[in-house]
Amino acid sequence: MDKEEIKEYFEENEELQEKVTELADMIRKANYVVFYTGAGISTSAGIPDFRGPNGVWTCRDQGRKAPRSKKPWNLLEPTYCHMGIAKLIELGVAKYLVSQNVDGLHVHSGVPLDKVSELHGNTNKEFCIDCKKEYFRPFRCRTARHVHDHRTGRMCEECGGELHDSIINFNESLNEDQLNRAYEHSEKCDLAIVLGTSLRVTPAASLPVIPVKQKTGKLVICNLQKTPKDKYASMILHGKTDQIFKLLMKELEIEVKSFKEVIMEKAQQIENKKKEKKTNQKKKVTKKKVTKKVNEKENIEKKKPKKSSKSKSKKKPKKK
Ligand code: CNA
Repeated sequence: MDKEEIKEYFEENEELQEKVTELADMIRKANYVVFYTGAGISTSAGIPDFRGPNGVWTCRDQGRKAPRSKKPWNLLEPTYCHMGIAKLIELGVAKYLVSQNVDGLHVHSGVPLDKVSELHGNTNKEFCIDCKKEYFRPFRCRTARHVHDHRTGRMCEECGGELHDSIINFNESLNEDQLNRAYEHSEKCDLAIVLGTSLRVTPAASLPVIPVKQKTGKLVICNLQKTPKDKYASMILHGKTDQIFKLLMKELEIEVKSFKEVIMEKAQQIENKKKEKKTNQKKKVTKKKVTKKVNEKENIEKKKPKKSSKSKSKKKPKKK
């Protein structure tokens, strides 16, 4: 990329706010919103992108030391933008998400697996090459050193087949199911919202343009750099994805919880359920004891000989 292509643009707050207000309006009017994300939405989580001014490839091309992730990948957390997308999908405001990212943060943020196509794989996912069973791990699955070697060294628990990481490197075929679903939803989409991608990798970059080419929808691009697909966009927002999403969720009046808050809430829910179970068990035991006592009492009562009516009517012998 040349100097001009590498350059990032930052709009003034006022201008960005105006555009976000318009974007919120477009979202309210749309029937089928689909998000398309790339490395830019994860830079604030601490993962460098490739083509930004300080991206891995830009630095390498300029003879500078390539940046590294700020934290080990298993400690990275979804950003505000990730959490916002998850919320909009949960509420049905957005129908689907197509991501080029491999960091797994969309799945961490709570987006259900049937609502996302991770076109280039997920670092936490490995799969069996025989029965295709997928495994999500709390660590990076890729261990192979050669580009096209994907063996992780683990075996399938179901059929004993070899497990491979799910990362798609350049010149490798994309997962058919993930790609087909991405096409299917892009064809239904009437508002494609791009977030943090330079839109230079195909076929991923061609998907958000489908609604425009079909004349069935619009494209909005939120990215710091200009992209080769800008000419198809109805609106372009040059701002950071977290900033745009904070303004957007305010406009839509939707509360977004941070990843930590969601995790803590879930922990609390589990704790509450445990307590509820214990109390219910205690209640059951006491109820059993009470019923047992009642039964015992009833049995005793039953065993006591009842005064028969005969005996009642029996006349006492008269003293004669
Ligand atoms: P890219 O080509 O590096 O582009 C990223 C774009 O995001 C650039 O245009 C930046 O200007 C822009 N950007 C950076 N930060 C922000 C921000 N906060 N807000 C808005 N825009 C921002 O990356 P692409 O995703 O377009 O390219 C696809 C490649 C990159 C895929 O194959 C990925 O696997 C690969 N990649 C993924 C990750 C990840 O999973 N987090 C990280 C780095 C590269």
